Amino acid sequence: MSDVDPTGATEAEEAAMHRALALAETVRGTTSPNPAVGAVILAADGSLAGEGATAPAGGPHAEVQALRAAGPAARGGTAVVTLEPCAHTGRTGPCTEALLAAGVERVVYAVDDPNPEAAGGAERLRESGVDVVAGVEAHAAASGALRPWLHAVRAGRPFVTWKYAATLDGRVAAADLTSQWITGVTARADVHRLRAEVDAVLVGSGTVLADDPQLTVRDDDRLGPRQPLRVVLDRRHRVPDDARVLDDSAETLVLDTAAPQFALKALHDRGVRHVLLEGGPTLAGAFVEAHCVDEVVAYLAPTLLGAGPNALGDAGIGTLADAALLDVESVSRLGDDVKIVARPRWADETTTTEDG
Ligand code: AOF
Ligand code: ZN
Repeated sequence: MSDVDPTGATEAEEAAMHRALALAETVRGTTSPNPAVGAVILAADGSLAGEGATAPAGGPHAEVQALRAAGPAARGGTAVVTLEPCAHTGRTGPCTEALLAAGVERVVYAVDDPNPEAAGGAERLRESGVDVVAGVEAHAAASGALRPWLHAVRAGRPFVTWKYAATLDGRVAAADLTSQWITGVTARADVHRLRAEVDAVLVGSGTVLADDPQLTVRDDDRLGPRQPLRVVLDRRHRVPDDARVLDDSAETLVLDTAAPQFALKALHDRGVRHVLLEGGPTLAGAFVEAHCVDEVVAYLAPTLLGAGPNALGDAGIGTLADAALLDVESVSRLGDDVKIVARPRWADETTTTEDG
């Protein structure tokens, strides 16, 4: 085995990290307020001894799950984890101590833990004689399943994905306000997958009045009965009692505000780390104006309307020089529709400053 990574990880450890990243993906949307972490234990001879991913909050961390699966085979082995093992006692005990007790001699991880309460795991392990390698596949980990949580720890508010489905000319409804269905069945199934990965789905009262959406995950074969929290911003108390969003198929929170920062703070306090903003145009405009959008997911149908509301309402931008700039992360085809994932430039700023 040779060192293939500038960080000093072996090829087998690189492969194990890819597996750990995939394990973390399987628990996306189920761990908040905790991060979605994956872990793999390699035995002393380099073979796979155990794997694990973060259990729902209050349950065991990824390392502990993987150690349980590995049993005595962990002794003299290597732990490969997407996040620095925690050194604190929160709702569960410190993973550093569990790794030491199991006799693990080497720990390879991707991203440093930015949570001040839990950080310091690498140092603790090194002091105890464990060989520690940091930063392996750090970019893949930080832009994957850990991304919403990392953002929330650093910015002090949940990560916000703004999703919309529009015609090629950017309209979310026709002049008569009919809007079902702009995109096709494949794109709509993708939206349900997206909802299953977030902690909360957010809309304004205008969307409830116009579309009466239920905002639940219907394609629930992946996550079973789990539903994201439904949140409606209803400053003027316009949502009727018989709105579908208030039915008992999932929990719903109606907030008496239209202010993005206030709403996001309230959600953060409830343990929400990833919010899916689903409209409408007025609310999306307010979120863009406040730089409270961290990712844009657009589903564009190959149709034209020429009239009707646009996906984004007024965002306080009056001249081209002030246009919000985004970087496209991916473009894909879903049936006849096109999906674009883009990241506003200001999202990079929020992840490097502490004051949010
Ligand atoms: C996780 N899963 O796999 C890792 C975590 O309250 P606790 O004891 O569950 O601790 C939560 C903190 O532990 C979390 O904020 C993060 O800093 C650290 N690492 N958490 O839920 C894991 N490795
Ligand atoms: Zn831990």
